[in-house]
Amino acid sequence: MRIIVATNNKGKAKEFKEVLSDISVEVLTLKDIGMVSDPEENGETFAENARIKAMDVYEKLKAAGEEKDTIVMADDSGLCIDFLGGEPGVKSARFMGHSTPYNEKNRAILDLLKGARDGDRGASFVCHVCTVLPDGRVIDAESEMRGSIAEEAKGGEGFGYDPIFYVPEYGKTGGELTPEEKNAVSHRGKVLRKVREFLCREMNL
Ligand code: ITT
Repeated sequence: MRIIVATNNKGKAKEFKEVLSDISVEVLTLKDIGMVSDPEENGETFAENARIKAMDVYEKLKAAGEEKDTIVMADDSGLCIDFLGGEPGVKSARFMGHSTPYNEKNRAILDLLKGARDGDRGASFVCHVCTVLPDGRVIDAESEMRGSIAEEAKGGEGFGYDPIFYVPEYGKTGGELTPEEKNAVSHRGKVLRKVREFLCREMNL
């Protein structure tokens, strides 16, 4: 059995490998297997977009007769900011354009929240993981990490919006956390542990 993580995001791929490191199954990314998959994410929810990404890879494997002994997992995630009515949410990767560097995106968000006081800076990272089993069955799971938007960007760890997301458990931003600290409380860490538990029970991994 192998797990293929349907992502082109290096930061996500690293966290999948870390959190799933203790199961006896190889965890591979699209890059590892030389597959290109970048379907249009035109869903309105994290769940819909995660399914679009997972099914694109599953269908490609199936067309090649390679879906056996393979579990496909895709992650759709994003930052939902209370003060912005939940934005950028499902559009987090596309906010200000896909290729705009994150230091610019983070600065723009800090500017948008300039008038927001402490109690108005609440935010959540949400992660939906869609898992497709070799027989085509689909399992959905979602978790979130609650925190707030920091006053300034800090730290060079993690990726994306981590430097502006204040994690109350540690009193630091996501950008200041070690990978172990982040995975212990993060949206992705939590949802992957749920899926891991399911796979160990149902698939005897
Ligand atoms: P794939 O679709 O190939 O997986 P992507 O980066 O386009 O990669 P999404 O569409 O799910 O992924 O966009 C999620 C965005 O939300 C991501 O690009 C980050 O900017 C942000 N994000 C999600 N999880 C995050 C985390 O743990 N830390 C920081 N930013 C995160």
